[in-house]
Amino acid sequence: MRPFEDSPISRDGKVLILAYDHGLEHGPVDFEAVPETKDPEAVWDVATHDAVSAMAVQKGIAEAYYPSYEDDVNLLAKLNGTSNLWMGEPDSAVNWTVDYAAEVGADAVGFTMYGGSNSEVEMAEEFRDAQETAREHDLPVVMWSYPRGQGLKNDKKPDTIAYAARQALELGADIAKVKYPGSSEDMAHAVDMAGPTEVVMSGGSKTSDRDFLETVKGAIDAGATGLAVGRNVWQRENPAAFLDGLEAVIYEETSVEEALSR
Ligand code: FBP
Repeated sequence: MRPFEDSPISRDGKVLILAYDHGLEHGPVDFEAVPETKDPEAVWDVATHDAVSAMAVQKGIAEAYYPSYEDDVNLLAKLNGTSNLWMGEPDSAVNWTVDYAAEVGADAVGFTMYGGSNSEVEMAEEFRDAQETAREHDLPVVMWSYPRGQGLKNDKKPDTIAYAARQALELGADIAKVKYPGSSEDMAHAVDMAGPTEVVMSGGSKTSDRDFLETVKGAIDAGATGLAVGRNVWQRENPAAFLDGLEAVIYEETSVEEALSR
């Protein structure tokens, strides 16, 4: 098994995953703020920035666009995903196999796990198949570890996020993508619970430049390996300029002030 640090999605042991599966997960509403983002090419172009170490997309977007970007962007194949039209208990259909993702050229795979959902057992079994096949292909596995379901109303409580990070370790993920629990201290607890599994912060809905950089800084100071972000990058008028700032905070561990001046 190749360690994450030796994989193409690692830049000096850190990672910035640009997520662009929102057309499926949330629907066209996420493209309204910056209408050009409905065109996948506009966001693939954003992903060519040096700060982006992988782009996370669903199968259809990978098949249609990755061949034109394979020299400039690392592909993270998001294996499962569900539309916002689904009104049932949190669950996520597996839309492509790891074997097929590898054939398309994936450098890593991603999988959503809704711990606490009534679908948790079947999702964990699907994750087992994906994780073991990813090992055969030497592909790092990123778990979108999102506790969610009937009994979980606030999926950002510090204990819940620490459990999400631990669940990713227990099930064999290389990277746990978790929501920010609200403070650097609570993020450090999650990082601690994840042991050797790397932890990355999930972006969330768009906030101000300063607020977002401060949150990312809090995560990095807590020992997080980086960020997986969508809207907070491509819903900005100038995503490349904002990526300059994220590059400073994540890879150079600068202050937020320094990053804002880039
Ligand atoms: P954002 O940074 O825009 O939140 O994207 C990260 C992500 O995990 C996407 O991959 C996914 O589409 C979305 O968030 C799912 O968010 P949620 O399930 O919380 O609505």
